[in-house]
Amino acid sequence: MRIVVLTGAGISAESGVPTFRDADGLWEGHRVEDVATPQAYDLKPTTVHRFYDARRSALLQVEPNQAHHALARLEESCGDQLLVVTQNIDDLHERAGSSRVLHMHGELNSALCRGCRQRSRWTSDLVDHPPCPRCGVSELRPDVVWFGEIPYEMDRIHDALLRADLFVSIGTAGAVYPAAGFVQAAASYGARTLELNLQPSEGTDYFSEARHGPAGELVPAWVESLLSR
Ligand code: BV8
Repeated sequence: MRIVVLTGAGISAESGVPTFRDADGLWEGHRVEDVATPQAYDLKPTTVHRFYDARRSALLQVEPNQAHHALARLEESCGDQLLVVTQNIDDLHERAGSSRVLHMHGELNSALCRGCRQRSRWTSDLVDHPPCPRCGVSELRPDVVWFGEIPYEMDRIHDALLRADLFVSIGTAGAVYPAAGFVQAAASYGARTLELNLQPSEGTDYFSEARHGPAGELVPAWVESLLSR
């Protein structure tokens, strides 16, 4: 069975990574459009760097939770039949042992050079404009996809949705596109669709089945039921 799993901020909530909802739409006191758009970066690069530097260093204080570990177990038995597409820019899926993970909105532990357009693994601050490790120019920006920018890996994602037998959405409110449209695409290609979320998402009616509760409980139970079958 070919499975595509989409994850959002809700899967990392029990690890202590703040979601966008529970910060009443504010990211640590910043309005989204003030920190997550190319325009914001052009206007106030230091504010934007401080915002992402803080989230990057905060990663060192958190650990993957039961939901991340359950998906890593599922990958052990499904191998390349499973693909995790995440909207999250944290590294908790990989730290739990998942390797088949696509970060469609980028990663905190990566920097993008506006000079040579190349991406480099990066785990420290960017606010002091360090030189690009590849071209030496000091044009490094957070390697995250901001509003108005095209997400990464859209071709691979669409190919996986086209071939999926099962599409599962975990911990996302279904408010940000194109990710919020994946359930309809998967369903239109014939896949069964399952929502695992604390509460009904904005797209809950598009799913053939929905279970509501904490991911740390729902995801291990779902994986065990799949593996036992
Ligand atoms: C684009 C990186 C063109 C940065 C992010 C169509 C209609 C309307 C608008 C648009 C549209 N198409 C495009 C747009 C514009 C825009 C958009 O969607 N705007 C929204 C606000 C209306 N989209 C874009 O600009 C995108 N680019 O469209 O380019 C294009 C597209 C395709 C092909 C070619 C060209 C780019 C969007 C990416 C922006 N960058 N992140 C960063 O992280 O700093 S988005 C960011 O916000 C996240 O990555 C994520 O995607 C989103 C947050 O959503 P969630 O992850 O769902 O988190 P949230 O807090 O909202 O909800 C948490 C959920 O978990 C809740 O439901 C809660 O109940 C649940 N939960 C909480 N705790 C738990 C839990 N569940 C289980 N267990 C728990 N313990």
